[in-house]
Amino acid sequence: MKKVTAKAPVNIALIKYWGKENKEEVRPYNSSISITLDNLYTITTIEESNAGFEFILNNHKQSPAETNKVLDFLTQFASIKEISKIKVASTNYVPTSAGLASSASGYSALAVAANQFFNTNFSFVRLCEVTRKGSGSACRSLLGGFVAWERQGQVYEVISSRRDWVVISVIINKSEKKISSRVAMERTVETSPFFSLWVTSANQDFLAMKAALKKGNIQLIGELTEKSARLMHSSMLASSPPILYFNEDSLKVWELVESLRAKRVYAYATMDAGPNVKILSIEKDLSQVEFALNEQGFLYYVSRIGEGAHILEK
Ligand code: 2P0
Repeated sequence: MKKVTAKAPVNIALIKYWGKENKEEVRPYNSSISITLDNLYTITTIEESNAGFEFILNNHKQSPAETNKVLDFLTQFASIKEISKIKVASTNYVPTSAGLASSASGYSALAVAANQFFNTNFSFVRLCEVTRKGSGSACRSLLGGFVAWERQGQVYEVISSRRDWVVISVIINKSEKKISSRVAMERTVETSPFFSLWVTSANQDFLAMKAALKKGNIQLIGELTEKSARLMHSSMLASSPPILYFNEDSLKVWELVESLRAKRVYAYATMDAGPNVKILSIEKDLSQVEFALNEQGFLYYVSRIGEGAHILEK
């Protein structure tokens, strides 16, 4: 029986993607840059099956709605007839119930596996186009290191003169179900009076970040990272009704990061569509960041720079 397994990493945006100019093609209003993580990832297997199409996530058979979403995505690679003869099994390797599971690693692994399984042999440009239809940020998980996704579509690695980065994901568990990033993005585009300011600023900061990464200007890299998260969340908060992903603990971590910087520790905060805060730091300052987090009883996960999506077995 034919079987293909692919692995794809989680990525954390330093310059955030927020807002689709074209929803159908998932073309963003602004360019973004992420860092690929080495130890948070998804592994996806596609194999022949006689049971009809099935989608299994973390060992659980998914609902018809989730299954159809994946099936729909796969029609970019093969006919419904071909898809009905396979089974997709995906596992997210992230700390259990940490709220770090990522659609980016998921769709990136699925796209790479499908490209191999169905022998579509898409060019990298085409693979990016189809991957981002699953989830915009998934196209950045196709590559390793620092990855740029330009608003015109190009996806490429930005070579940084430094490699000693660490990303500390602080696990802030949430009980309430929050609004999905897809819906939150749409609401921000449609109702936030700050949205046009966000777009202008993000596109400028994208260029500044690329230059800072190349030069290894770590202070500027940190400042731009925090600024992007602050501006993205401000534009969400100004939406109607407002979108707020911060909770009390997120703010505590944000303050902790500020107090670390006052002690000359390299630490900058960023946050996505949930309350977990990710801290960008460097290897030599990691122990001080960990000490401060331990002191306040926060759980966290330490990652370094990782490689992009690839085939594990075929
Ligand atoms: C990012 N986020 O750049 C931003 C920052 C969350 C906050 O991309 O609608 O799953 O599928 O294109 O990529 C999360 O949203 O959204 C995201 P869709 P996606 O990482």
